[in-house]
Amino acid sequence: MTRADSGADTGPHAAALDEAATTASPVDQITATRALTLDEAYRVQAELLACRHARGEREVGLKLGFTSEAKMAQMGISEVIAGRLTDAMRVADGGTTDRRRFIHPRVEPEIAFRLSGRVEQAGPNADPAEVIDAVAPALEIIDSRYRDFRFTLEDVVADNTSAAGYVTGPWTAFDRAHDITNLGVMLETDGQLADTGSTAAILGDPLRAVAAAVRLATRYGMPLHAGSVVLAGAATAAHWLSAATHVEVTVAELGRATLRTHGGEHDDIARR
Ligand code: OOG
Ligand code: MG
Repeated sequence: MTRADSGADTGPHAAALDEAATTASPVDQITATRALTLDEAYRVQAELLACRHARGEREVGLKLGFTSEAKMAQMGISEVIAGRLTDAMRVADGGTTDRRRFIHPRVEPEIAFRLSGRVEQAGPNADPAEVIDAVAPALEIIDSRYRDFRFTLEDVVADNTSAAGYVTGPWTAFDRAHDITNLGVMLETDGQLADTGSTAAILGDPLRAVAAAVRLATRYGMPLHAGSVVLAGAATAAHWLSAATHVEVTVAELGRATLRTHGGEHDDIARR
């Protein structure tokens, strides 16, 4: 326990956040009623993952948050954070997900990395290009379990960085000679352009997201192995994910990833 830790039990917070996710009903921010250090927040996150493990979910990788200026400005947080992805969050490319599983979902255009077995030997200062096996266009669905999608840095870390779903498009074998530092990114909803950006928005070079993932995984004991997926963080601000919507991300030279939503059309009308 660090000196700043309150020493208070974090277990009830994980249980409340897990119930919020499984029932799609929001809860109050933890920091509304108590102080939480960043170390405690990552502990709540680990306890939250234990609830998912108990339901048979398997960890498949990590996701970074706040790696772009657009996201930092949108949410008012400017520290890179990591959360965990499980197999239950995966939506197949071109697949459909039920909007009613979520509270107030948003979608983000991202790129994903798949790690090679070298990550298991590499230390926290590893050259990221050494541990990447493949790269793909990706979409992330984020869904804060907090009311009104409002949180502090510690709240959002405790809530597994709003991780709720993700899609990866076709994988391209990673070749360090292939420059992926400034690829155009386009987000479309129902065939309409919703946003554009560049992979350069991700920490100036998305390979830095892999370095951050390795560093945070080492610090907070998150598993990374051969085949782990790392979502590098949104290249643009996040967009509301409506019901009955077709969402597509296109990343230059890498291709597309798509998902559809169904269900919850009435909730959408109420929210507008
Ligand atoms: C936190 C997650 C941020 C990203 O790509 O920056 C994130 C949130 O905004 O709810 O996934
Ligand atoms: Mg994201």
